[in-house]
Amino acid sequence: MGVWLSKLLENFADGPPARVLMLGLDAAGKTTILYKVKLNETVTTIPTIGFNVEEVRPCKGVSFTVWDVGGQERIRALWRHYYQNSEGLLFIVDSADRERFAEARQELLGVLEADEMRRVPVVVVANKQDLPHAVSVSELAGALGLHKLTGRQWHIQGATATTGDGIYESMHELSRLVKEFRRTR
Ligand code: G3D
Ligand code: MG
Repeated sequence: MGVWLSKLLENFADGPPARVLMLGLDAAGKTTILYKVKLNETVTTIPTIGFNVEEVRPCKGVSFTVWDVGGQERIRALWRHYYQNSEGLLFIVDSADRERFAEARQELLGVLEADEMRRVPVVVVANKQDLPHAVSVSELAGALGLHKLTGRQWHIQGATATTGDGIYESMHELSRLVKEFRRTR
């Protein structure tokens, strides 16, 4: 998977590196995914501004900025800084954590309503599909209300970050949507 993924990421977008946000509730699997895509890069964590932000630039084609959403009202204003100029959102959900689907939905909608996020495409990763109580991709799409999103492209992909299943597909779809976003901006 490594070589394929690196080739894909290098072709992520023509021109400057695509700026991608990766968000989700804590324990959704973001850091695990980051380590799958980072190849040989070191993940940089910047804890000094009140919340942990991970940044990685696995190759020239793309840069990822990652943090947990939810809970911390106090620091929400800081997120805006990271919204600016983003061209794609990867939103990671634990498909077995039904108790928090409503919270995940609320956080996703909260991020998407920011001015800076207008029209930015979203790939939702329905992670932890290996767990016995994981819901299906279509059930999660319903729980998150994805079909009600308007004015932007979205896609949902089932995945198991620990084995890497579905990660290539998620990145492939995201790169397609980022290119489309750039083309029509
Ligand atoms: P976060 O960065 O979104 O907070 P992490 O989430 O990547 O730290 O993952 C949280 C926990 O979920 C980790 O377990 C990680 O191994 C596990 N996890 C991530 N993806 C999957 C998956 O696809 N399937 C399963 N079964 N577990 C997954 P620990 O035990 O290290 O806290
Ligand atoms: Mg993490």
